[in-house]
Amino acid sequence: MVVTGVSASPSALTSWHDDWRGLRVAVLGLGVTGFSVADTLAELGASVLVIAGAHDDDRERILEVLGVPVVVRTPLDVVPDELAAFEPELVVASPGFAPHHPLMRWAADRELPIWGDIELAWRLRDKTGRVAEWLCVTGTNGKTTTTQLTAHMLHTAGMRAVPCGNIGTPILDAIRDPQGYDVLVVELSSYQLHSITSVAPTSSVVLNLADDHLDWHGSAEAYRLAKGRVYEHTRIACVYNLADDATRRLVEDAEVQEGCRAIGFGLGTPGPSDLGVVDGVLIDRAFLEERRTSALELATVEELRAVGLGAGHLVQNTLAAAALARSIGVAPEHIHDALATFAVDRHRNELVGERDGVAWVDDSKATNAHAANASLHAYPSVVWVVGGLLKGVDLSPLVAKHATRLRAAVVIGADRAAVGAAFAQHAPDVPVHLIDVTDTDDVMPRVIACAEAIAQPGDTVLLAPAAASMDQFISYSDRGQRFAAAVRSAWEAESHDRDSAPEITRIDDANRNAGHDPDGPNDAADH
Ligand code: UMA
Repeated sequence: MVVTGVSASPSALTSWHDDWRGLRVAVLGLGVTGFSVADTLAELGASVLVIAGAHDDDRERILEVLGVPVVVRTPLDVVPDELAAFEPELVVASPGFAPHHPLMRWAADRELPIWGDIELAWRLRDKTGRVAEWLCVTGTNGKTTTTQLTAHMLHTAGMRAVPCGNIGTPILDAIRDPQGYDVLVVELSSYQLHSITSVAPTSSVVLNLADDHLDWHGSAEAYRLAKGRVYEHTRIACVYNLADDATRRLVEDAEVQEGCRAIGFGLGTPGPSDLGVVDGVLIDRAFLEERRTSALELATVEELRAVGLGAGHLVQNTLAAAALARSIGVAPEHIHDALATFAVDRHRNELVGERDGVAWVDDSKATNAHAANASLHAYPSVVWVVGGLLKGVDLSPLVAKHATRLRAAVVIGADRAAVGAAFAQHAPDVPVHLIDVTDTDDVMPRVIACAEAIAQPGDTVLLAPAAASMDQFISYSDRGQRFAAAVRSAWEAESHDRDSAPEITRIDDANRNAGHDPDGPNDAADH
């Protein structure tokens, strides 16, 4: 028998200080999101049931202490009896649960409200007296860099700000911080955006738009619409990419607040209300009164290059971050100072090393075709390490586009047959090597051995998989770390071999040296 002490329906609950006690909430998932949701709702006195597809002993132990029951079913493909008996009034789903998941369908069929942690966080944002502004960042690629850049700019300006959301820190952890924040810089995935309804960002950006996560959303259009939700109810600035018309259309289609402005960013000369680049200088022509006639200097491309932000897509990310920061009053000199001290994240076009004229680059963060495309563009001759979980995306266009710059492909991951088929059809002249191993420890050593045998001086061996990593690795950073470690250990083994092997002088060389090299080993004997 379930007791409810709540009088209001979930949709009427819009404050931390409302009465959440007794509200029956089913929380789907026990990852970082599910745990933060269950923990928060338990603190508010709600009656919580967690349903998960896998155990997490540490989290289950804590929830047990909090009096929150957890039901685990592996696989989680039918509605557990416990969930039906619980008769939830609200479902809060982790982002990994796609709308077509059987539990999501069950909740939708019952017309239960289905929120994500972002919607819940918006409603609980007034926990402390310091209610934060929300700067929301989405896009197919560059979200994390832009989120970090924005937060760094705000910190440099002396604001108490935190990057959170899809970047890894659940937003509810930020909401529950006892001191509160001036600004939350919220990285949002399309999964998280799908389920928001009342969020009203201070400013928001869609950095770019290309097909991704089609299996989760069901179609490219559903994915596009999810991304566009970031602009809904925005108050000050909807920031969009001048080079990506789809982002501008999303702004046009959004219902924003009175007075909200559309602000473009791009690598060319900016118009009034844009941020852009003129003669190698990043400038703001949006956030100043006299924008028809003048502009503000933020930094130079040269300065960005010095901190690893010189590539075109990173300059775009920088301009987007600057637009968000400027929209809430960060001064140009603080943006300039922030850029001088920014440290680029690991596994993004990170040079592992160079040897015998071959560069080895870890861009494991390229988890989709769009990111891999930007990466491939940067190198003229590539041994491409590609593959993983394709998430329903067809790599054919990417393969066809870059065929001429590819020395060879080294294919990893669960979906390697599909990747191989894309090469057979669209780049039949590119040699393809499938790494057929099942043990995670063996993947990268095999990749490195294979790539080493193929690469020629001037080539780049590029790990830019265009796919998710979870089939063979814990995460993209695990994949990148293992790549770099395998490169280094191959080099160590080789230099050991080189050190211990006797130096061999071929007879022909010895004769040639005897005749032409005055400092050669036979010099003294000849005289
Ligand atoms: N689960 C199921 N069945 C499913 C899906 C999930 O049972 O169909 C259960 C799992 O057993 C587990 C839990 O749900 O108990 C995991 O939940 P989750 O997959 O939603 O992941 P979280 O640990 O909550 O992390 C999520 C984001 N992950 C995903 O969207 C897949 C994290 O982004 C994010 O940092 C975190 O919330 C905090 O907001 C990661 C990510 O890969 C980095 N994001 C994708 C991307 O960037 O491309 C979208």
